[in-house]
Amino acid sequence: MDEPAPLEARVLRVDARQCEVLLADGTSASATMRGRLFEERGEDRSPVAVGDRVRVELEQASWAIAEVLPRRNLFCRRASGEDIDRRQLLAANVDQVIVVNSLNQPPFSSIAADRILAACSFAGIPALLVLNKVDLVNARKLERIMDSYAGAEVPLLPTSALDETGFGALRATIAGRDSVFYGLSGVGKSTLLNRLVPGLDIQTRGTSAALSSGRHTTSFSRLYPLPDGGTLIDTPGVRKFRPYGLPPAELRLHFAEIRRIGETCRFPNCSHRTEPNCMVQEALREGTLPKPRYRSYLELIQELEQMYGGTGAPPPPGPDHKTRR
Ligand SMILES: Nc1nc2c(ncn2[C@@H]2O[C@H](COP(=O)(O)OP(=O)(O)O)[C@@H](O)[C@H]2O)c(=O)[nH]1
Ligand SMILES: [Mg+2]
Ligand SMILES: [Zn+2]
Repeated sequence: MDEPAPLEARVLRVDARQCEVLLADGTSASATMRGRLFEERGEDRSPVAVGDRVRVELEQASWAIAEVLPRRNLFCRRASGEDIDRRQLLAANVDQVIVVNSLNQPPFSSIAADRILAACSFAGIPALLVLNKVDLVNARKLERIMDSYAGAEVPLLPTSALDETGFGALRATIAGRDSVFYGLSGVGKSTLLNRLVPGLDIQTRGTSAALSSGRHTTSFSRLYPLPDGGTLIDTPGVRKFRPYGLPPAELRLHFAEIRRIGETCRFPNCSHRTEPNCMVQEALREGTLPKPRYRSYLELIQELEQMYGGTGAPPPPGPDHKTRR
């Protein structure tokens, strides 16, 4: 019997066993994941990511994903709610991660943004920080937050999905590119996407009366092709983003201003905490290193050391012992 010709498709959405894929002719179809993919997934929760390019085969009038083609890059996080260290695939083959944070409602959270920004840097994916709901804060508040990112080497983009402030820049940055919108729940990701792409009609908290409970509306990630080229991926928010696989001793390289200042520390592997002649500590005292960024660094390095083992100091005792590798 003749094998059907293999075809390439792009993954739009991933469920437990099924995916929605975009076929070469521009139509979408559901496709099952072959069992072999699950056998080869290792520590990944699912073998397929939104944005993956896959080889599909038609069998008995339905599509199956036979193979995930090599990825250009992978945006991922540590899967939550599990003792073992599992990787959760968030998006593959993207040009940029658009980290969305709101300036108010919910209040701006540096640590929420910094966790994602560090993971993007580690994954080698360009990131930018959208400061949404600019209509809800005064100019001084906005300036203070923007100042704290002055050395972070991350483009900042204040926006309002309400009155389209910043939309010229936002449209320019997504045009022709593959982007993923990522951030806490309620910051306005879906509202931004709906405004950017007319006719998209993603459900948002604003459009759903049943959501007064505070539950987020987007419960799955989905890729949307843009009419003029490029794609956008909408994602559900997470409460706490934890980077996957980032060695604690490497974290200082993923906070650009800490990396630069740290180049003149006495010890080349300085963790910028209690070491003598630490230039990062000094910059903090002098006020040239913004406190929120340093606080994010501290919280993350402690968490990563608990997960992946310390940088030399004895690990703190506690229930996390079991999960250390
Ligand atoms: N004032 C204001 N509200 C916004 C803005 N963007 C989104 N919202 C509101 O914030 C809530 C959450 O938006 P949603 O898009 O569901 O957030 P998501 O969870 O990040 O997708 C909704 O009630 C939106 O109407 C904005 O720029 N300004
Ligand atoms: Mg949403
Ligand atoms: Zn140092």
